[in-house]
Amino acid sequence: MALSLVFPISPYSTATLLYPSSASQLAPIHGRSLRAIRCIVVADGPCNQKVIRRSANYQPPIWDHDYVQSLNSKYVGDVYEKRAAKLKEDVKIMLEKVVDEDPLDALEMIDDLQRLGVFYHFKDEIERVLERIYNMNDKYNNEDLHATALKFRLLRQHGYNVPQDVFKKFTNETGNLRSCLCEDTKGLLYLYEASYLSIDGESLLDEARDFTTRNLKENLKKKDIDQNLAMLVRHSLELPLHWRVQRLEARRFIDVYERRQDMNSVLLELAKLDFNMVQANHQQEVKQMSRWWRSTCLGKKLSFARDRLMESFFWPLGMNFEPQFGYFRRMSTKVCTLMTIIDDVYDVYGSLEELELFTNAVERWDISAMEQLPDYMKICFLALFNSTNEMAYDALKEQGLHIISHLKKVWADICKSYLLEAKWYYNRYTPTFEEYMNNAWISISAPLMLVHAYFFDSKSVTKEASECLLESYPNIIRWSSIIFRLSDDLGTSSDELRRGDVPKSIQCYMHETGAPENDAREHMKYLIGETWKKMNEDGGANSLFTKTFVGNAMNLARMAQCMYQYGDGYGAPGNETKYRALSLVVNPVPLM
Ligand code: 0FV
Ligand code: MN
Ligand code: MN
Ligand code: MN
Ligand code: MN
Repeated sequence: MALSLVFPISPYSTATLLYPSSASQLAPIHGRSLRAIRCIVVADGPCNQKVIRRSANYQPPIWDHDYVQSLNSKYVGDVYEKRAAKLKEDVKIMLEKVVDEDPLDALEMIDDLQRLGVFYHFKDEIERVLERIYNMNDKYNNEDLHATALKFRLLRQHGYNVPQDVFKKFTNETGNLRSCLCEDTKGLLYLYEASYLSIDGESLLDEARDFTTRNLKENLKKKDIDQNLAMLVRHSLELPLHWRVQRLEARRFIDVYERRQDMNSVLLELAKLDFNMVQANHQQEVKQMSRWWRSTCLGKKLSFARDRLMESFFWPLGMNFEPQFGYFRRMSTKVCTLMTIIDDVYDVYGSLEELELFTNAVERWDISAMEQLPDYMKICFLALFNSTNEMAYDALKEQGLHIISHLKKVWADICKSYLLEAKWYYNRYTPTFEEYMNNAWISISAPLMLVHAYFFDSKSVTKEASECLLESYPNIIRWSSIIFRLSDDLGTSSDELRRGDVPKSIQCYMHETGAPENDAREHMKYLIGETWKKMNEDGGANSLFTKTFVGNAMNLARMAQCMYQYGDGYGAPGNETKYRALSLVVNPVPLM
């Protein structure tokens, strides 16, 4: 079976969207008993012909507007600010001291600060400590597996060029990891986490990932394993730390840390207090966006589409939770809600003729193009037009930046990619996997989200980078998009095919290679892993973009892996999504 199909991961062309050029290319789809239309609505289309409309039967929103408005936090004001400031000072002193005494303890402390979600208060201090440790004479030689792996992971994460060879001392004559390491569960766990910072071609780290995964699973079966450690291992095996959403991790890790014998009560108190104070900001942001969303009436007027305000806020929250990025979160929430309904217009509701008109209107970015649109599209278009222009106005007013050409280009790109998918659908065409991916990495909306995000952080904007963004999407955006797309397809394509939609990555791959669904799914997971290696490489040093932007791109991929971990957490949010929103946005961490 041709499962070795090499996925051409780099040469996606951005400018040319592939249209099937002749009717003969529009081959019928084999073995798909689709077009199962759940609900048929016959309505007047343009030129008064009847249009058959599908329905996705999306569930109504779980988060009612009045409930969102009732969110409230007591963690605002001077008393908390002062206490937090004092704790931050104490942590800085501790960090300074510990690095003199024992570099390994300093690394542990940095790891804890990151996991507890308070690292952002100590960015400069952490950089200084890591710089010092990096420049210390090579002490790797007498460090154990846990220490070596921790140091490797933290230094790589912060852009230091540490070779995989630091793990060579744990290999035998044949170059394989020594079997005596199997007993050291903590060491294995740290090596496992470190192996996810690998780039293409690092075979020792590939082996380390296989070796640790296998042996950690084995060790979990042992009766005498420490139960706290076992819990950490299970969590890591589910998804490694490097792929996890920081803010969700922080909320969970606060509980883990509290139970730890050697926990530091200053760190713990700061983590809890800071979580709650930052949450108070997030609540204000989501409340404001809920009022905006309600004022657009889009949820009511477009009842066929997903109404997902809270879930839309969740994406930017996962991308960057730091308090100073409130504007980014609010505006990205708008982009998310608008993108979601427009995706439903293309995937579910619109006729091909209407979709051509809408695409044309967005490409022209011109009010007069609105006239030919059916009413439901008029309201959609004007909401998009006004919101986008308002964001561009902010940028002009605040930073003197003219960004409308960027914003309208990314909207035109995504609409063109949606339209191509609609054409494939109506022509019953199954693209090759490569042809599908060439388009689908745009239609997943990561380029749209990330180009907006780039301009929402005024500090990151440079002439060079913004010119580059107008020409083509840089690799860091592509890798994030591919991971997002493949994760989305893993979580949503079963429902999508049932309601009638284009074949997604899994189905294109099955169609092309004859692979059974399970193998196709495994292949997509493998590609996600390979794409992460590319992202690690391009997200490292010398990037044209700031750490904040690279972080946004990586975190968007992480959010996707999280959102679709147990199915469609966004379109069909269940208990998991609800629980996540409750623990991040609604409930404070109990202080005692
Ligand atoms: C698309 O869902 C959708 F709404 C997404 C990806 C969530 C919104 C998040 C961001 C803009 C960050 P769906 O599975 O319908 O997308 P496709 O492309 O498969 O139609
Ligand atoms: Mn150790
Ligand atoms: Mn869709
Ligand atoms: Mn779509
Ligand atoms: Mn999907």
